[in-house]
Amino acid sequence: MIDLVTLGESMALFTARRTGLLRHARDFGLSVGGAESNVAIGVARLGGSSAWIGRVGADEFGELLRSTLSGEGVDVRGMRVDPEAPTGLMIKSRRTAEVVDVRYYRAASAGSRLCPADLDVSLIRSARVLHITGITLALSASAAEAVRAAVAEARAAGATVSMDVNYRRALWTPAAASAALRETVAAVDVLFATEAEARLVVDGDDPATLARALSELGPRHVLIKQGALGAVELSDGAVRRAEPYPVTELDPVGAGDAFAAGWLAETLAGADPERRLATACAAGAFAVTADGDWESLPRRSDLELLHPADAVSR
Ligand code: KDG
Repeated sequence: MIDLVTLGESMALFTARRTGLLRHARDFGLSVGGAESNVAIGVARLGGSSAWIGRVGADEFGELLRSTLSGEGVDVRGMRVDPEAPTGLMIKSRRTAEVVDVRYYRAASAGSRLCPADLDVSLIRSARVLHITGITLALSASAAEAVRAAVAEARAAGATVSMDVNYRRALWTPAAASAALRETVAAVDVLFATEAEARLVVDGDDPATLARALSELGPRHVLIKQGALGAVELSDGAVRRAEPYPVTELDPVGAGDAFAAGWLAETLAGADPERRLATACAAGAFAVTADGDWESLPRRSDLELLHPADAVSR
């Protein structure tokens, strides 16, 4: 049995070291990024077992993904190598100190060619949680099919299915996202969304109303992420509000994945609702404190470093 299995596209991530126009960047840091693999790393750092399923190219960036994920304790037996397409790329830069810009070079990448035949079905059937995101639904028809097939396997095996909407404007239109998300949301138990993402699927003026409307479509747990304002959770009919952990933000990318990882890791560990929401917020806070999409995700021992006055209020 494995705690969490996830599938999606992960990419090599180049980060410009200098603020300003990308053409003047000169120096780049090289790492990896991918919403689902970020969650897998986050769960592993908090003591859970996790596995990532996806396609990479037969290239150095595919090897970078393999070594980075396995180095973080993520099981990569479900990683497929595509000899005919490259690993996708992501470039992160700052136009100003405050404005982070993310560009993708992933059209026709190995990751976007994910298909149902790539799925390690026995791995999915052995998972306690299957975690998916809306990004994979947007990559290609075959990747969306792979998500649906994985969800069907997980449900048949009695696993919890978790989803982060993770709307990416560069990948699809709000109208296309809205239809596909509505269908998938109905098949999941846990849903993570920002307020704007929630409005792609339902109407509502405030986080609690949005959470209720989403929950009516199927999910038992709905988490509305509000960034620096905290989060709202609707679980089994009860609404909880979490205050944010005050930190200095250096790089906002990956905060949502960290939040999902924190919440899922605590749920897998059997924590109570207050604890899982507090850890989700703390993990999201840690994620923004340093450059990188996942590098500053917390280990268990880090969690006690942040102390909000009142992490959860009702
Ligand atoms: O949430 C962070 C992710 O967005 C990033 O690591 C890369 O998966 C990614 C994407 O599609 O943006």
